[in-house]
Amino acid sequence: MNSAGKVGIFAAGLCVVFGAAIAIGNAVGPVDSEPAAMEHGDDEMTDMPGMSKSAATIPGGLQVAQGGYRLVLDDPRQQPAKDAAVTFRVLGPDGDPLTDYATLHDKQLHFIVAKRDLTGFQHVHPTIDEHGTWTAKLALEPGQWRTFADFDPAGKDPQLTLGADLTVAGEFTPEPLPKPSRTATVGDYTVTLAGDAVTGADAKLTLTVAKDGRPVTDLQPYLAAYGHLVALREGDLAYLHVHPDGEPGDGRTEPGPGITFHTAFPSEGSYRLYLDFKHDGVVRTAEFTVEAAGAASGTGSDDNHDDSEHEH
Ligand SMILES: [Cu+2]
Repeated sequence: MNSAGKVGIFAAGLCVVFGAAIAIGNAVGPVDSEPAAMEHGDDEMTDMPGMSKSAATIPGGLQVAQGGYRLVLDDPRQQPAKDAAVTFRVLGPDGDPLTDYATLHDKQLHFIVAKRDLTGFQHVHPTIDEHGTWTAKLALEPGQWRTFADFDPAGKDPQLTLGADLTVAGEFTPEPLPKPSRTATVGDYTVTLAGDAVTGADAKLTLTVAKDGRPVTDLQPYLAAYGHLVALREGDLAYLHVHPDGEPGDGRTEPGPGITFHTAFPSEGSYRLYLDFKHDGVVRTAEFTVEAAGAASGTGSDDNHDDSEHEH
């Protein structure tokens, strides 16, 4: 096989990992290639011979417009508010607000926001009106925020994640990124991370939930999974698609204590992971910092292991 062909196939594999939340979310073998998944990737870019893998697979969330779609916040300057109503539209290739969305993990659109220092994470599900205007309820503190709309235009183009800046007026002191840790505490729950954040390969991460020191074996389905994981890269807030390995009711996925995900880290560096899980009727978010390293150098000597408590 010539090298251009190899690049194409490798890039196709990355497309599967990055773009195909629907295909992968519903499939049993998460990152095994299936040709149908190609339609969810940036295939026109990956067809170009000699394109490096990083150029061929730009992570989501870095662009306000992509593939003919544009994310428009009605007011990208906001005042602090505990229950702000932020409205926005997704304009389609014809310039009109998109009103027709495919369902992705139980919802038509996932709206994720975080401050540029990776604090303030919120994952909400806005409501849409007949004109294609979405309304999201957010708790906004002063600072520079990034907003992400993760959606799939029904029956047409691939799933994509658009990102837009949102500024909230007021004094803001940025917080340093917490050190890498394999444990996070949220309320009475402790979540432990196993697996390595490797680049250039499928990264399998398992998050194990315990409450008061006992494994939780009755997690509740949330967004058609036992957990929903978002990863943002430090420095530019690249948004990674992360896919649950299995789903409630598939006959093999247990309701905890472990929840397994697959993703591809596009580069070395620090990432913040946000795990939403539901137990006793409440959705909680556990946060981790991980340091991604190359697959070849990341064997055995993972220094992410420390016992420090999650700072919050
Ligand atoms: Cu969501």
